[in-house]
Amino acid sequence: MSLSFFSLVTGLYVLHFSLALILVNKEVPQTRGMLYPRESETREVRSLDGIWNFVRSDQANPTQGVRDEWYTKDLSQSRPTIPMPVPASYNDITTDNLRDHVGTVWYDRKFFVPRSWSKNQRIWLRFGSVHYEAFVWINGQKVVKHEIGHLPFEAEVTDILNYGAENRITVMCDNALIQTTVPQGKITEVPNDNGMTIIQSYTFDFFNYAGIHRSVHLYTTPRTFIEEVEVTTALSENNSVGEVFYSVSVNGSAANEAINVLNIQANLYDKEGAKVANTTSDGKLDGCLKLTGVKPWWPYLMHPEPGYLYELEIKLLAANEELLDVYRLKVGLRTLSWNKSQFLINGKPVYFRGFGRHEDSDIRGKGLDNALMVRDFNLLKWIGANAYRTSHYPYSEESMQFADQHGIMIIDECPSVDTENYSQELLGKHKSSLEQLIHRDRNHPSVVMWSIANEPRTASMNADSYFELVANFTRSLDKTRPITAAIAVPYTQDKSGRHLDIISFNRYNAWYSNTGRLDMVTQNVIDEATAWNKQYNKPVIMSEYGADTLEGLHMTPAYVWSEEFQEEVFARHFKAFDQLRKKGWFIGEFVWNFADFKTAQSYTRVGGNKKGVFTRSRQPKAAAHLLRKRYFALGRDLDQCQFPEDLFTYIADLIS
Ligand code: GCB
Repeated sequence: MSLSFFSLVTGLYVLHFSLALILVNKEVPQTRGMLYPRESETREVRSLDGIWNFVRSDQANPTQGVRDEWYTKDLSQSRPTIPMPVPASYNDITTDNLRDHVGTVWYDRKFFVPRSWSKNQRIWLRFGSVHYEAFVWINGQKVVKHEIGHLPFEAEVTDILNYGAENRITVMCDNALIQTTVPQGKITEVPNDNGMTIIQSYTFDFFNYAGIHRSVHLYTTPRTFIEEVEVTTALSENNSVGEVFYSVSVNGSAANEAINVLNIQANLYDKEGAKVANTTSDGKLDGCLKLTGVKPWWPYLMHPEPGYLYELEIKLLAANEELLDVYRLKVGLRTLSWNKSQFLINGKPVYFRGFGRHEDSDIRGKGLDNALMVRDFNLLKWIGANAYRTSHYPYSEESMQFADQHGIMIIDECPSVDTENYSQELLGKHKSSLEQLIHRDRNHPSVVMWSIANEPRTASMNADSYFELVANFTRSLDKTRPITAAIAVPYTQDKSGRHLDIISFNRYNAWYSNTGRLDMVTQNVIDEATAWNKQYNKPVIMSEYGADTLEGLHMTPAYVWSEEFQEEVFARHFKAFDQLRKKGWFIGEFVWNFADFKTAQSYTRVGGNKKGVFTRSRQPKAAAHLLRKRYFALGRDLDQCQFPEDLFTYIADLIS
């Protein structure tokens, strides 16, 4: 072997090893507390939503406000402020280009804390979510910092507040995404007409809306209080006997001897308010409530009474029976199980018929909007869907509660989209996003699966060990739900599927591949789904398919972007799905997307992504009526549901 050949081989070998990243499974910070703020006889909740004051930093000087300590006085004393609604994304509120601002922005407002709130209790400040990173001060004192959007965070502020007086809250929010944030992005400095400017880029296909996206609350707890409640359920005897296992954590040192021993009294009430089970623990903080004649939690259209919820009342008692704290939450009794070909709820196989969605609307962006949420659920039920994926980040807690009530199953996705350039730091944040998500959503009966990423770049060499660590971490936090990821790389290249329980794949036949070729959909879908199943021997879901459609554009024969084309693309997929269903391991179909949504500017997007079955203002395109007929037909075929009266338009009396 010549020396030059030897050094070439050595060089390649070294290169190979320098590309293979050694990832270490480090601990991630554990979330504490953060129960959804609810009033009770021991707790008060106050909203800080409303119009706040707002300032954007200079893009070239994002840390100026911190250096100049803008949080020590009213923002208006440092800069002219503008009014900004909370909750809402700030991007689409103004008429100047706040939309594309990169870096930090500031919010503040004043609020009163009543005299009746004293230091005999604790006061908590809680944010439903701020995207992407938040720094919070009260009366000039730093109280909390949080990274990763779409997830709640809180801090105790008891000792910082002025009681019976005015207080000021200041928030600095940073929307910058880099290679070690979740999701990832890039910031680059580029020349423009005024010299140099900063631009934010990202590969994911939705607008990086930012700001205080969900509600801000102050709430009180007693000094010794219920900090955590974790609930799991079991069903037996043909789903007629139920068990609710609860585990409570208490925070607070005993101020007097009497509360050194704590007991939990747990009461379970049915929908009519009748008490159906109760226990009192003896010095323990966990227990089990057993009941007969259970009404299990069933998905929409799988049962005449879907989304049945009980109320669990947790009372924290001192040894002398003094009532210290009360917290109530809704509980649905259901079981989940899965194997190599099926996913079952209460022992019955599930076929998912649903959507990928976005929290997105005109003007408020990703801001919590109850009107929009209720409209969306009405449309989901109108169309006969039984599930959606929270693509591509955790949705509001209010919508999770709504899904519980309406029996809509949720594949709950963490904010990792297009995951790439794997690194130790990214792994830590990715795991943290899952830890926060699972901690927040573990008690929701509607959550039936965790999605650990959307379209991660799983063909790359480091994806194998990265996703092994992410999946194992997720399993260590919750063994009661299966794990999936929406994969887009070809099955021949994927390195993540073996770490998942259920394979989900995204594919745009006749759109991104073979554009316009309606004759190249059905067989491709069958072949690809079959190949995924063969490769991993696991249940398979098609988690995305669809076509951009401009409402009102009609063309026959069908042509890309027309309403006819979207309908045809759907119909060709339906044909594939029906053949796949017969194979026994194909368990669901999710259209991309529920509604049109905003994206970054691009020549492939006309005002955003138009793959919605509904417009951005939540009106149906033609394909919505077609999909509705299919989803109800599946519901009747698989789950014996009734057809709505208006499902088919009268055309002629065909019976006589
Ligand atoms: C995908 C992504 C989704 C996009 C969609 C599209 O595969 O998961 O975020 O919006 O394709 O329409 O391009």
